[in-house]
Amino acid sequence: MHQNGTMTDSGDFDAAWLPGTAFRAVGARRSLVRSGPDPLADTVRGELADACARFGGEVVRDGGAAEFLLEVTGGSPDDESYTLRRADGITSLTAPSGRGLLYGLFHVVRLGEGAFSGDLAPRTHRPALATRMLDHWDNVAVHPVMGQVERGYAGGSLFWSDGEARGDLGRVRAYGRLLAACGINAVAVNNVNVHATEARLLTDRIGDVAAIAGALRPYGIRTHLAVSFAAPMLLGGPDTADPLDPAVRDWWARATARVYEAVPDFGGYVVKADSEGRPGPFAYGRSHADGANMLAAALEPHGGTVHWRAFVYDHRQDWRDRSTDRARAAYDHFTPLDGEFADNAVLQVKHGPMDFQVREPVSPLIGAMPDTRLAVELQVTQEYTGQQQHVCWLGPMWSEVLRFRPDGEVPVGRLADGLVAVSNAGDDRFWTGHPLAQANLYTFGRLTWDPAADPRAVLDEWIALTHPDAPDRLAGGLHAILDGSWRTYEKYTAPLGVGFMVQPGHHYGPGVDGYEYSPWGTYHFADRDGVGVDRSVATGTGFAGQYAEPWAKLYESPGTCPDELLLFFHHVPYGHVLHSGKTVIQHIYDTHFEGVEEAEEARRVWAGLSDLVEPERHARVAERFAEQLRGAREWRDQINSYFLRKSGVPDAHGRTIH
Ligand code: GCV
Repeated sequence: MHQNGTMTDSGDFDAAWLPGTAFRAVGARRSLVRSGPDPLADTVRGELADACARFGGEVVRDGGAAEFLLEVTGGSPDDESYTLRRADGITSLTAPSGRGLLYGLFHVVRLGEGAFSGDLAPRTHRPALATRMLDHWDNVAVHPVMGQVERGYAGGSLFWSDGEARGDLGRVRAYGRLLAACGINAVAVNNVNVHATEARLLTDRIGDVAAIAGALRPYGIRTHLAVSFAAPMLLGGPDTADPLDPAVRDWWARATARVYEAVPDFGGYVVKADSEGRPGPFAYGRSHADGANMLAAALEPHGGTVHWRAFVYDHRQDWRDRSTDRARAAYDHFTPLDGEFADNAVLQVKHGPMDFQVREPVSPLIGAMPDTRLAVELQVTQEYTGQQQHVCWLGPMWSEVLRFRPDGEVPVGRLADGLVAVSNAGDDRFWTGHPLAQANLYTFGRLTWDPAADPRAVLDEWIALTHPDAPDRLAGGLHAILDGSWRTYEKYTAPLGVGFMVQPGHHYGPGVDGYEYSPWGTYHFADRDGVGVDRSVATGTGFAGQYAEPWAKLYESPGTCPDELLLFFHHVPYGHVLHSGKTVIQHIYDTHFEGVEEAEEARRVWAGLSDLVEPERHARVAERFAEQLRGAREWRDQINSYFLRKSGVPDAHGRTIH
């Protein structure tokens, strides 16, 4: 054990936010668990027994005296709430289900000694959102272009390797445990781009899925599967996937019944249809409600849900055509269908209208379909935010999304039924490639439980759990590195909400014109006079008009549009003066110099923590900082020189622009 208690507990992989020492307080007590037969209560007993073996406490039998009393009171097995109180020297945790008891145990772990001193007035905790899911874009077979994990930056898949299910379910179980400790209750185990091998998970390879589900189940996590809309055609069924064809519906009903024979608590399907070349209902002249409802009907008798993605847009656009706007697409396709989706169909909407850029407005589709169940999709894997080479803690960005009030009143976090994110975890020793990217996974989980939580307080929790006994200097240093890291990343990459400017294909590193002129609909339209996309109603694509008030009006005019989104909504001259008082061009230069300086400072702070972090973790982060600095300077130089050349306007401070 390292002096700070951060040493990994297993030889194989990092303990992340559950090092043994995090259980010191519960492990030092006499505990009693009262419950009828309940596998999750058994998980709780097991956790306590392990902690007691380490710290000298005891799990006593009924009748024995205990300081920590845990009880399943009975009720719905799906009720995830728990109540914690402390009086007369006894800490008691009650929950209607074993599931709630498990979440309560992790709450007590977070409180540490605080759960065993003084009195605690009874308080019931329950998750704000019913579905708290991670999607894995993991391929079973290595894809020739996308590899084992599409947009994966943490090694291989936790579930699959080279065409096979991984034998090591211990690691999957440990993953489930980490996820339960931050509130996640669902995992989709394969890529939404369902290729041929992955399609078979639904049928003859369902045993592989069942094995994974078995490893996740003890931690209250239901397993979901991404399926191809064309599955009947790919898997020996009818020669059509028409969702209104009775033979197709029958095929899905029977396939789904077999899934439930193998995985009785199966969560349901995730579907990417008519999106980036995937098959979908459009081929048959059917609507997305027809498509989703067919799968919903197959799942309904078994209690399953279909998560139907709204990421539907024309990926064969012509740059010259200024009327087609990818940002408009999801709203245009889906709002006419409001009220048509089945009760067990959930529309899964990316948080922004484009694609997980470092800065986007909240998607106008969120809140625009009051009669349709909604899941908001975030991206924990850092496809566009530094690919786990750069430090970029996304808590503040997600919190802004969740606190946004589409109608000026109800925040996104309360409109949604579920929160979903693309996972950033893989078979890397530190789970997430960059050890500090663990904070993103933890923060996402905690925000699914409470979307109104202060992300900085969540970061405090993560720091305290990951580094129990950490001196203030370590906590302060981690805050200094992480708190502002999203804004730092934004500063040295694409400016003012314009997005993309990445290298095509892998999306890492600067490529200002990388996607300009491409068919993907991701343009910045920079020329010698100005930059940005006119999405106003008056003169542009009309996208701004998809918002309810007060946003439609705010975004419509460059005079009221927030600076950070200006180039998302407007094409302006380089001399346009921002609310900050700077011109757009000077803002570009200044932020790119500042971003690099901030990254340099973060690296210095990390170097100064070497005596407080175990060597392997410290070295891994230090390596990543070297790459981040190289990358940040490259971004700065490419963006600044591009705009210097285009605009001809020199830097007001006379700095050298490479
Ligand atoms: C899984 C982006 C990513 C793709 C991803 C897609 C999606 O376009 O680059 O890798 O595909 O989003 O969300 O479906």
